[in-house]
Parts: sequence; structure tokens; C-alpha cells
Amino acid sequence: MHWDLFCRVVDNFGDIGVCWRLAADLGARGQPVRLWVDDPSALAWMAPQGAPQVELRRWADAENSAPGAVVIEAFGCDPPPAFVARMARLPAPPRWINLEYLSAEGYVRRSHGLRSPQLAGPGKGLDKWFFYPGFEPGTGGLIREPGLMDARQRFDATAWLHERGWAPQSGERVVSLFCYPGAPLAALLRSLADRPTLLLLTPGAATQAAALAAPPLRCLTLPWLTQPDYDRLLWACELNFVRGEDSFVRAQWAGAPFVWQIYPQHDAAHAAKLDAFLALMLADADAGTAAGLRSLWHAWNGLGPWPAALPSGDAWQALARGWRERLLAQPDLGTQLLRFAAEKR
Ligand code: TRH
Repeated sequence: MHWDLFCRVVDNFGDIGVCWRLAADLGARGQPVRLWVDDPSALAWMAPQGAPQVELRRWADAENSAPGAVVIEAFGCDPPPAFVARMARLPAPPRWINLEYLSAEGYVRRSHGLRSPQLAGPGKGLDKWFFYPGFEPGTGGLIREPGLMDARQRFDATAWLHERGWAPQSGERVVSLFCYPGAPLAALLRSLADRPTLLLLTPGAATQAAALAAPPLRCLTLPWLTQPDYDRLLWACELNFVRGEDSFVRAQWAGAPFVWQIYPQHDAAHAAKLDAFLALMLADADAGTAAGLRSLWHAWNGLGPWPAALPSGDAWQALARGWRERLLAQPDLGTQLLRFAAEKR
């Protein structure tokens, strides 16, 4: 089947990050994908290598193109009306799927897979189908491209860090930091100063940590990495601070302790989204670990006071591994999407 994946870059990098990863996953499974993007600039550093079967196209050119068999509308981005009108005129219209944002909240399982008949507009008469990523059965799952966990198992963190000049000194804990402006960096660095630590700072807001760090903390500022190399950074670290949606998922596949800074929303809706995820991930954790993680995650997201100390490493590491095992037990998003698209004839 030929796929048309529409991506409108709202802000930051998650829209294009998720869409590129999905396009590359489908392409690797032999599904030709046209990725229609209004602002592909981040792909210059995120995916300079391109991907097999993925054709990057300018959003503006879509209205003169014939739709493929499946149209994915990422995050409700509204494909160009002229393209949608072409879809409606086809004798066998494409399967039109709206890929939603990731959440652990209850509405996701209630909404996943629902049909939305289009009663007006250029797509009148078409069905749009809602596809919700998620962490549980009954959702669309998480992007986990074939071969990811094998690559993770084979990875040599020491060599990878050494090759890039990012090797820790003896006894240093290695931590990656990817965050939004306003993250409580000073409080974090005070907590991390309980032992020698190498902080690997991604570009942007995280680089402000460099001015705050003093021994036994050491900082290195990294360039923007390709998506595969950013995965390897997460695999090389003992603790990862991630944000948004895609890096948040990739930290879970890394299987190391991680802290998520959720994309802040003005109506504080992000608090409920954060707690819904914590409730799932901490469901089987011992009370002490759960309380420690909840306290740290709330503090990192400005939702509570900073904790006296970071959670203990061993219990946190065991929790991260167990959570990944739980996620690995469910079909990945690409597999589910292929099945879903084939069903919705
Ligand atoms: O950049 P983000 O904050 O993106 C956000 C979120 O996705 C949010 O849900 C969405 O509403 C908003 O965009 C519009 O965080 P996220 O989701 O982790 O996306 C970052 C992407 O950048 C991800 O694909 C990982 C990638 N990346 C690299 O490839 N190299 C790097 O060096 C770094 C730091 C990130």
C-alpha cells in the first residue's frame, strides 16, 4: 500500500520527530511513504540520512497529487482541502487515519479505533478513523521499529561515548538532559552533586546547566544528534531527562531510569496526563520507590516541592527494566497501524 503522512510542525520537534520515525518504520517494512511536511528543517540534523521508501514532499504540493491507499493525518493537522477533496472523489477512497498524541489517560482506550463520518467539507462522505498510541492493550501501542531491541542489546556504551569524546571519568555517573526552558535546573544540579556526575547537555534549554555546574558535576554540551544517535545517547546514560512525546518513548525503550518533562499546557492539563502515566508505570512499584519517583517527577514539572534526595538507583533501574518488559509485551504501533489500515476498507 502507498501511504501519505501529513505533518504540520506546531513547535519544538516532536511533531516532525514522531512523523519521521513512523514514516521510516513503515518504509522499512516495505510500505512506500510520502511524508508531507510544512517545515522539514529539523530533519537536516534529525535524519540527514533519509530512510528507505520515504519520500519527503512539500506540504504545498499535496493539492496536485493523487492520494495513496492510506492517508495518515498526524495530530489533527488537517491535510490540504484540495487533497481531501481528491480523496473523496476516488472510487475507492483511501483509509483516512488520524494519529493522535500519546497519552496514558483513560479516554485513549475509549477513543482508539473510533470512526468519524465526515458530514461536511471537502471530505464529505468519507470516514476518518481515530488511532491513539498508548501504553496498554486496547490502544495503538508505541512506535518500536523492528530490530530496535537487538540494537539496544548489542550497543557498547563505553566505546560509543569514548569515540565522541564524551567518556566519563572514573566513578562518574552519566546523565543526559533534554528539557524545556524553565526546568528547575539549579535544584536538579544540587541533587546530582551527591556524587561525581557527567551531564551530557542537548542543545537548547539544557545548556543553561553548564553555567550552574561545579565539581563534582561536569557538563558537556552536545550538538543536535540524529535520531539514531540520540537513541544511543539514551542507551549510554544511567539516567535520562527527556521531554514531550518521542524522546519520552525512546527513554522507555532504553530501559534506564528516566524523568519526563511533559509539554506544558496553560490549563495545567499536563498534570493529569503526567499522573495518568505515573499511575501506570508505578502500579507494581514498592511504595517507597513510587513515592520517590512521583515526588521527583512532580518537582521537575513544577507541580511540587523538590525532594530531599533522588530515588535509589537499584530500585529505579529495576522499575525501568520491568516497565520496558511490560511495554514489549504489546504489539508495536507500526504493526497495529498496518493491520488497522488493512481492516478499514
Ligand atoms: O521537541 P519536543 O518537546 O516535541 C514536542 C512534543 O512532541 C509535544 O508532545 C508536541 O506537542 C510538541 O512537540 C509540538 O520533544 P520530543 O517529542 O521528544 O521530540 C524531540 C525529537 O527530537 C525526538 O524525535 C527526538 C529528537 N532528537 C534528536 O533527534 N536529536 C537530538 O539531539 C535531540 C535532543 C532530540
